[in-house]
Amino acid sequence: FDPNEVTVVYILGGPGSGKGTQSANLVRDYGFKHLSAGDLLREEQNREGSQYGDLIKSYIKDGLIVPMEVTVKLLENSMRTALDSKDKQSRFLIDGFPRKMDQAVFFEQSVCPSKCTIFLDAPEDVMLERLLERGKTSGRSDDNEESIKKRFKTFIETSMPVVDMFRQEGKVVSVSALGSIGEIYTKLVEELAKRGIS
Ligand code: UP5
Ligand code: MG
Repeated sequence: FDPNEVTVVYILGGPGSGKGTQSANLVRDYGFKHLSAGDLLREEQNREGSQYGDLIKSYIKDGLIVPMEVTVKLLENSMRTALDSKDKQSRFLIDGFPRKMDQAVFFEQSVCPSKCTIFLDAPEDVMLERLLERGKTSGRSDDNEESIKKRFKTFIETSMPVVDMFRQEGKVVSVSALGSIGEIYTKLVEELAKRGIS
């Protein structure tokens, strides 16, 4: 994709930090097309005839990162579909990706370089509480204490290095993800405005 035609913003943060929740606000106000890597993987897992269904299922349950070929292909397909659609959507908010160094390097070099990364910063106890609460009704196979602990471990060991790399490149907009949904969003809008994103 040509970065002159396509804008990519990543939204990253630990499990339960509020990526999906804040993405909905950003879509409403900034006209982004929201692409959640996790949602795309769950959809593919449930798609009849998918050759990756069982693989995705076991990786998600164990909080591990699905091999990037699968995820990148799903993202590229969604971007292509959105670009070719009637309203030619070309501003993408990519939620929960890249979360491993190889994905980050590949996507930046071979798919499309990102404009910036929104990082939602929340402590584990807060994220755990949110996810256990959501787990009562979400039906997500990874919203249980055992899987959540594994997701936290993967986040620290595998995903934070990606955020740190983007931070060194000066491309991270970091926002504390404590407080109410509205309070967090207000701070996020302020930080984006400082970067000239409106
Ligand atoms: N909530 C949100 N904000 C709140 C607030 N301020 N106060 C109180 N409650 C708040 O929020 C989580 C819950 O908290 C919700 O109930 C919400 O109402 C409440 P949400 O917005 O859903 O948080 P989010 O950060 O999106 O949490 P999510 O669980 O989706 O994060 P994960 O990163 O764990 O999940 P994701 O779907 O991105 O990935 C799942 C798995 O897919 C990964 O573990 C991995 O196995 C796999 N995956 C890959 O392999 N590769 C990828 O590239 C991406 C995913
Ligand atoms: Mg999410």
